[in-house]
Amino acid sequence: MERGDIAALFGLPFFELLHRAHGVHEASFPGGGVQLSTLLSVKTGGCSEDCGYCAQSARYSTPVEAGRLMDTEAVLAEARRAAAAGATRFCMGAAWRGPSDRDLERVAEMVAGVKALGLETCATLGLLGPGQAERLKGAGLDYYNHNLDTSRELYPEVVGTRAYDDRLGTLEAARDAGLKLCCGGILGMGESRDDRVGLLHELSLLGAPPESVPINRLVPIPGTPLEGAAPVDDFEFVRTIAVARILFPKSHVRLSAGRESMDDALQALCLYAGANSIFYGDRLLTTGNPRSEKDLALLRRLDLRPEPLTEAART
Ligand code: SAM
Ligand code: DTB
Ligand code: SF4
Repeated sequence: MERGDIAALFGLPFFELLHRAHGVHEASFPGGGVQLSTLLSVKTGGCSEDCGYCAQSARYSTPVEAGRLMDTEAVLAEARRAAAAGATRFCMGAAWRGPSDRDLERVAEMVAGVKALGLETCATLGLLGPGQAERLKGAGLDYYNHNLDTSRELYPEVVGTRAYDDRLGTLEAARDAGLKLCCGGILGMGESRDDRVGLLHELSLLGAPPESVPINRLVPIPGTPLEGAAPVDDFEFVRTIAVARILFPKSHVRLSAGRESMDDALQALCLYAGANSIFYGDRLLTTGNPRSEKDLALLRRLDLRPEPLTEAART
């Protein structure tokens, strides 16, 4: 779809857009499960990059302290907890520009251990060097998360230490290695609607669509350049989910970071508009997330059920 066509979807009357998106959603996902992914920061803070939204950049004075790469056993203990609580995917995040080959071996060990627990595996480690995607795939990695974050035009205003095309290079390497892609962006960074259109357009140019499309709402972090960014309008956020659902009918669209700043009604609207995955567990990487019991209760109140692993594994 051309950029103008995507802009036209955004411009539909709100309820017409929602109606269309929900129709696509129902056709692709009859039964309407919600996939549950649990995040763990396996290496926190002290990152060399300057991403203007991030708590983990060493360049900003934020509440986050830098840590070392976790031990595999400690990671597996968290993964067991996540599985017992009902998550079907476990995503390991590291605050790196990209992993060294030595660090990658440690992460590969974690991936193999998590996979052996019967969970889907996801990792987000930054830019990947030659052979690294293949190494992760060989260890049992299912998904690689690497977000484009925003439009190509706005990106340089948010991140200075790497280019949009660097991100696209890693996405291509992950795809070539046979990994599924988890790729989306952040809303509420002061972007225009045109930037949101641009983000979704770039995602649609990825060849095969990403199997997971996380739509994050900025969690403002004190000390970062974006701490005071104006929040994105609630209904504009819902529109973005709806357009993503129409553009990527078979993908899981994840209502990602930022749910603590949304009430139940807004989350319900996002789930109606086509979101069918959430981060599940009390923490994201460095910030909070709704408590698991509260999320399970919300799904129950909406007559939605957590998506079972077998179905999730087929994506
Ligand atoms: N260092 C790796 C990288 O940048 O690809 C992996 C971890 S990084 C924290 C993963 C993603 O989390 C970012 O690309 C961004 O989309 C999202 N993210 C980071 N901080 C956020 C925040 N404060 N609010 C919302 N999303 C955020
Ligand atoms: C994604 O799109 N969102 C997640 C995950 N992929 C790695 C990260 C959200 C981070 C929110 C801020 C924090 O906890 O530091
Ligand atoms: Fe580092 Fe990733 Fe945060 Fe950027 S988003 S500062 S690369 S951890």
